[in-house]
Amino acid sequence: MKTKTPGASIRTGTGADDLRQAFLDNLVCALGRLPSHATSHDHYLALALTVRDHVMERGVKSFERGDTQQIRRVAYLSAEFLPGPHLGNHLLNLGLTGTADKALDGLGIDLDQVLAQEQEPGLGNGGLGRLASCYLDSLATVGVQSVGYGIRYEFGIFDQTIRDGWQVEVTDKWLHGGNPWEVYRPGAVQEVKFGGHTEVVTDAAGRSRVHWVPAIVVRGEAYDTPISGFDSDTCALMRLWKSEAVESFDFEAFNHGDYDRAVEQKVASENLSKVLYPNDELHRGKELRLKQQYFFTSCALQDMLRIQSLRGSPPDSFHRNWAVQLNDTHPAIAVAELMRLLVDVHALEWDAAWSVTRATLSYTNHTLLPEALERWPVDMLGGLLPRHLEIIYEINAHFLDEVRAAFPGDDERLARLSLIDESGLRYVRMANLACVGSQTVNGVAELHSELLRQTVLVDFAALWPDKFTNVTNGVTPRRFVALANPGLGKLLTKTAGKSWPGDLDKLRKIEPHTDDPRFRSEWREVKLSNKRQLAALIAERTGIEVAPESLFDVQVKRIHEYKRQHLNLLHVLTLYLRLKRDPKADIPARTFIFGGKAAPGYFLAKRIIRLATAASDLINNDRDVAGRIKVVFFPDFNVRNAQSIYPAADLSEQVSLAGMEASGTGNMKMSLNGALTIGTLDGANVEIREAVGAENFFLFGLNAGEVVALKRGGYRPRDRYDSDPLLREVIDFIGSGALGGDVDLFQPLVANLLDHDPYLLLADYRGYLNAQQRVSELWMDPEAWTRASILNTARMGRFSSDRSIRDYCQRVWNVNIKKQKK
Ligand code: 4GP
Repeated sequence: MKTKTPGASIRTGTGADDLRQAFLDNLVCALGRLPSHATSHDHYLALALTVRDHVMERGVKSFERGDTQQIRRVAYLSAEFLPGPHLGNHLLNLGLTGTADKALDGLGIDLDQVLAQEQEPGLGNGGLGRLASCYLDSLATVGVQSVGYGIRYEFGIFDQTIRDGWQVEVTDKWLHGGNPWEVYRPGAVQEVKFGGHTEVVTDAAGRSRVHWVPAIVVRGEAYDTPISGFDSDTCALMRLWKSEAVESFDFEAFNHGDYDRAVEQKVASENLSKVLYPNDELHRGKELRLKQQYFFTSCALQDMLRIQSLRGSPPDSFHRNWAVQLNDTHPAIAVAELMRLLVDVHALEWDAAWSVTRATLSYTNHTLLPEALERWPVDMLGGLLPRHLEIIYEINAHFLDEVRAAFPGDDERLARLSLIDESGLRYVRMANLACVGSQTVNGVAELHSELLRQTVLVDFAALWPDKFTNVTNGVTPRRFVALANPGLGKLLTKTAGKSWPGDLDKLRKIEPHTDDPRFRSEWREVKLSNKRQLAALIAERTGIEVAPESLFDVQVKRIHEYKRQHLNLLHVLTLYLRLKRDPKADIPARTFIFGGKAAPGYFLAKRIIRLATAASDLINNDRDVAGRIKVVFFPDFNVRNAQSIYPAADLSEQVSLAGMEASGTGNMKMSLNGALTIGTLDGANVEIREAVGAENFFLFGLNAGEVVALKRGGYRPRDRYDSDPLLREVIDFIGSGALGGDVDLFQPLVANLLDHDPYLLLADYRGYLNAQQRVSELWMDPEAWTRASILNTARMGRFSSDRSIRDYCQRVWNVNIKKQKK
């Protein structure tokens, strides 16, 4: 019998007829549905399976290549991933969108309706998780062999609905409709231990070894989701771990009638990968979270060792096979776990294992917020991971010797650098552990990396200045321009050629067209059409009618005080009061669009949402204002909704207090889609402004140094309130009950601003108003605005995540990029 060579399969033919046949086969053979009875969701599943075949085929071949060429692979360890819907993105990357459209059209099926069926995996909270997914996209695109390791949460980030103006959290059920993208890997099961104690034993060679006798063992099951690259034959893999009980249940207890105890352990084991923790204060110190972190980190490292042994490589060359990136401190226990695996399981000597560990791991910090710096009580960590605590103590002993040698007699420095915080209750400091065990430490924008060196990691920077570097974040132009904004994509292709999605510097080519009135008018047409689509979506989701011709002023991101959505609202309400006072005021029509989730336990963030919805109710229904300004809170900001919002933004609000936002990535996505930014000198805003030109960016506010100085000098927000009549008016208005609801509704916000104002809204209020005035003026000159909009897009090439990945390859991973062309 003759079989086809892999890759020439009838399942992966690229013509419309091939795709249609494969789709029908999947409908009938894989899903058991008659085409005449199939629902749109069945169509989605069948098309997803069809497309998955194409991606898998590439994935298998690229992994095979990696094995034969013994290429150093990148493992990106991340507790969060936010990939967004897969189907449309794969079609784009594979160049199959038009073909799929045609194939389905022949069956009377609408591709857009099929795409709308997909539930996105919300396996992250925000920027950190989305960045991880942009990086997998770029790793595949630039041709780096990689695996993103994480957790297959059964319930991801909650869905947000708005009821009576308040955020209501609804359980995310992304797996309920089935997940056609993942493949279960029975061969990659790992066991993960918890609790118990350690013993010293003598091994076969007569050497003393530590043996960990656990109280509980949990099974980690691997589920693979292939991630395609744009016009690339390399595939990344997202390998997510699901926890299961080792035994189905305790039969002895079951047989004795103790049913509860019989299933207890099964339930406890499965709980590990049940739910994503929201990034709020409440999760701190939660034992289950530490268990999750250790669970996926251990599965990942054991899996890497397994793969490397399949390659025939010994454990002491682990670092030559793998570059492991720690996405924040969530997987920082990897430092101790890799040591345990190398020393206890693979019998390496301590020093050799330490060299391997340090040559393998690198650490990226994503936030300077002190509350996000993870520390675990020593007792908790020792109870769950007794062997790791011993290892951490030993690493610490060696490390503190090194510090003593470098800074003799400096006990305070020693206490600050120690892996153990002994200032009160004892804690293990995960950022310190990550710094000590890593080859490279980086921040995510130039300013952030600089502040890391000057503040939270200052002692490490003094000890090892060469360890520190910066890699400015980036975003994938495939999902966030080509897929999200096809109108713009077409215009860019017409003007700059078709290679821009894989080579974003090519966008520079549109710059000479800035002064061409026809090009400008096409540019405006694209934006207007995106705004019409968003307006329709807003009407559908919120019932609010907005004018597509008005300025779309957008702030979408997690709701957090430091991001200062309430500063934006102070401006909105100031404008409103001005219009009430002076109905003839020359204020161009604006639509303020807010979106974002607040952590369920974050009281003030939820009040900020309530303030936005109250402003929306009041302003949108006030006849005096008659639609000159409108306010929308767009519910359930997620990747899919983001793809509708970014392309329609005229103005991108990036107004965090300087020194607080590590980078921001929404700022990049909007500017790339031709929005102008109003922002502070914070995070990547600094570099965006440099790139697009200061004249095409609305800057305001204190810089990071001024923030420190102001706080140090004893900042008194009430003085600002007393001395600024406009500010007083707007704050009094918020506190007056005029926004509806109970009079005290916004008292906590008002009191916070007047008495503490930790994020200096009142200090930046005037500067912000002035910058907003400049926005309005420029908007009234459509030609000048369009020019600035075009220049934003044209000059954003360096913010492609492909560039970030190249930087990581060069500065951090020491991996060569050899893109294999298809
Ligand atoms: C975020 C940062 O807040 C944001 O500035 C940055 O762009 C993003 O990481 C990616 O680097 N941090 C988180 C987090 O999402 O959970 O710490």
